[in-house]
Amino acid sequence: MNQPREVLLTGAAGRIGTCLRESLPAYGYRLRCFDRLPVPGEPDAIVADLQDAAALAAAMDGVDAVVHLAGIPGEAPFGDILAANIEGTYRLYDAARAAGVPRIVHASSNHAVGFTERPADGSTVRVDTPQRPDTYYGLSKCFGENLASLYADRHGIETVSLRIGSFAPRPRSVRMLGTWLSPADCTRLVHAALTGPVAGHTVAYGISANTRAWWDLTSARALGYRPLDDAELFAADLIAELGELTAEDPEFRYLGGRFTQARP
Ligand code: 15L
Repeated sequence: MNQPREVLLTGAAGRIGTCLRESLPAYGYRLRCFDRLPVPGEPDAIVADLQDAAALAAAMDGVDAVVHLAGIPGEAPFGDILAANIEGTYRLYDAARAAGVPRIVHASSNHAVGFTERPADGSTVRVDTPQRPDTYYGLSKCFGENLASLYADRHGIETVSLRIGSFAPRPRSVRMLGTWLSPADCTRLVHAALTGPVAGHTVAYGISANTRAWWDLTSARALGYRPLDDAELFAADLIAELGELTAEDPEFRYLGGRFTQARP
């Protein structure tokens, strides 16, 4: 598709939002920022909740695409997840439908499949593995993916759901040697998701070109994503400091790592 110009960025004040605010304009995007909290350095940002229908409709006006990052980024009581992630994402999609926005890049998470056991042979997990949420948070990401599928089939909105691994400046754990997404690769991935060929709803994992990758990047590469970073650069130091993961460790057994043990 032609590169979108006007892009609504929800969750613009968050960690990934901050990275994208700094990096996406160089790719030619004009960002319209939306967040519940003031967005540092963005006096024109729309500071509102996703439940605010009027603010959301105004935010969508004239937009070519949405990058939807807003929401609670980890486990929380179900009521909070319901309001912020489930209902919030529904409201976002319905406002996009009403405004005729053709494409959404939806921040899903690896925790949509977090209770999947890691393959014993060390192979990567594909996007067509069944959803297996590890938390209410992961469940909300499954909802978002399924909502995107419905809005693609019913209304023709294209979505790329990015099952983001571990976004961080550098890997901080042995798990992250497989799950790391560097800031520069995150920008490359979102750019690919905004511009790459999509039929309806597509799911892609979001990690760097990690030698020890846990997830298969075929669908991300089909969008044009070419990751350049590799957590392996940090492997020797991290393993010397923390030791290898053992089979009993939840960080070893399940894709979602410690999230499988989280209780709100
Ligand atoms: C996520 O989805 C979280 O938002 C983030 O904080 C990390 O915990 C990440 O997953 C991860 O799995 O490392």
